[in-house]
Amino acid sequence: MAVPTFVDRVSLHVSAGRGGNGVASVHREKFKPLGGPDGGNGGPGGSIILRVDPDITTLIDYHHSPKRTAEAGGHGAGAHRNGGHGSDLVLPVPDGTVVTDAAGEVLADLTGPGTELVIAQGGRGGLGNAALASSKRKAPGFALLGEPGDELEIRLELKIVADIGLVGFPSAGKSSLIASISRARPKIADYPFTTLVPNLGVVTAGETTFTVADVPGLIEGASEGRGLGHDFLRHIERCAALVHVVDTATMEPGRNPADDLAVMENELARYGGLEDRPRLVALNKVDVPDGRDLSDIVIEDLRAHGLRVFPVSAASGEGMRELTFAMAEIVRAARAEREVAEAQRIVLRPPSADNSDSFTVTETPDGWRVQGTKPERWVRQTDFSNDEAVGFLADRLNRLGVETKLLRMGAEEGDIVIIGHVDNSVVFDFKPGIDAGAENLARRGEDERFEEKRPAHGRRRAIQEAMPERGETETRADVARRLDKPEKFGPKSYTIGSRDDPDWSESDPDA
Ligand SMILES: Nc1nc2c(ncn2[C@@H]2O[C@H](COP(=O)(O)OP(=O)(O)OP(=O)(O)O)[C@@H](O)[C@H]2O)c(=O)[nH]1
Ligand SMILES: [Mg+2]
Repeated sequence: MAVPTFVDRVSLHVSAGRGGNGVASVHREKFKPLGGPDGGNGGPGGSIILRVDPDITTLIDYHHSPKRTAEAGGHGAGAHRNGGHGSDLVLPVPDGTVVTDAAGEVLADLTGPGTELVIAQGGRGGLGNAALASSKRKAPGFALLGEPGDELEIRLELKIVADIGLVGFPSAGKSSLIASISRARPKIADYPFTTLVPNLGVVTAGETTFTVADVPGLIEGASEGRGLGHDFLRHIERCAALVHVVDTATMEPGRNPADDLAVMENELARYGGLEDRPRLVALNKVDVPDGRDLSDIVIEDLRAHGLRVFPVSAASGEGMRELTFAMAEIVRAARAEREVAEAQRIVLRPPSADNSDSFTVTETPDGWRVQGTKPERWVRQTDFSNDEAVGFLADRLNRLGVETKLLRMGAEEGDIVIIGHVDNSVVFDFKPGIDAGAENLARRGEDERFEEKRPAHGRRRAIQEAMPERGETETRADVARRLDKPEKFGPKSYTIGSRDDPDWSESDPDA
């Protein structure tokens, strides 16, 4: 089996690096056992970037290894050490690579050397407890987790970018022509469909240098899939001009230059979108005496139809100078027209960098579903084995207005609340206004050892905070008893909707 050397369509799975976790650590020194939180932040994960590289002409590398992963960020460490950045992974792609998502939606059309697309953004690093500390929360006993990087399935499809595209019947001499005017060395043979993949050649005529694409031969009915079909015509979609290569020496019955040309034009019209491209006609193989005769017969007629026609021989080189200078002229005209639109270096980013406060709540048979950039991100950052971290999440969600919105929509205590998309979500019990029992005694993030003495108003405040909404029956004494015996209130569960605590806002990375 032949090993392919040219691949123009691939599926690729890209996973950007995970962000490193923040760390919860307390500074320790002789005679100063509690020197304050000093846990560093996790580093961001590496992103995956597609970059147009003029030296790459095929997507074959991605055909061989269709999964690419960028480096994760380093975890934070004690003594305020932050984790390192994960390195970005740059994937070189040929000029003219069209990027689509799994659903076929075009994400970007990468043309021009250096053009970049950040296709998968690395995950954010989690904050360490040093960064989460505030004047009120002197020693947070938790840190945030790093977030996973973007992970997605994409398709890459190459549409070669060349100045000139050669079209013609199989064996008309397209590959011979490109070999005669450039350094390209495609396979040449006297059987049809010798060329199975496009070849690119670089041609210099006078001051102008341009690229020429030799694509597989077309036959009548290509639009219905005959021969190699239309598949390769997309490689000339981006060409500024087309050159018809016509065989003047063919012995095939029913073929002659004028009819061949008409058949090609018909197939191009069926493919569509190429009507506006200027065309030249190369009557090839005039080194063959019959070819020369036929060329002489048809040339005036074709010119009378307004076509620019060049009798040439790829074998002897005759007529190549005139043909390449005519090509250069069209290329220059096309470039002059395009000049203004020429992009320098575009960096495209997917919309995942969204940082909006908006979120939605929908009632579903499974429970209340909360979706939004921030709530979902915050859930990913939460270490659910750490109560303080869970409480911090509850505070953030509450401050965003998630609890209020749930209440307004009719959510009741004990309802199921799901945060995130269907395939990636976390389930909570809804407990509006009141936190999981024990956390009301010592407020989250406070370490009593830091306080001189807990003043009486601290307890009053705790009771005040735990009081039910107006209209409910629990009295102040009930609340006080409840606070003293938290275990009566059942096993701890993750709750959302704890009372708003403005103290966190100082240290909230998203506030
Ligand atoms: N005498 C003569 N033969 C030529 C000339 N150009 C090409 N040929 C011959 O024609 C045959 C086909 O040439 P190719 O260059 O492979 O034709 P192609 O258009 O690339 O064909 P496909 O790749 O199959 O579409 C080969 O045997 C060439 O040697 C020419 O100018 N004169
Ligand atoms: Mg060929």
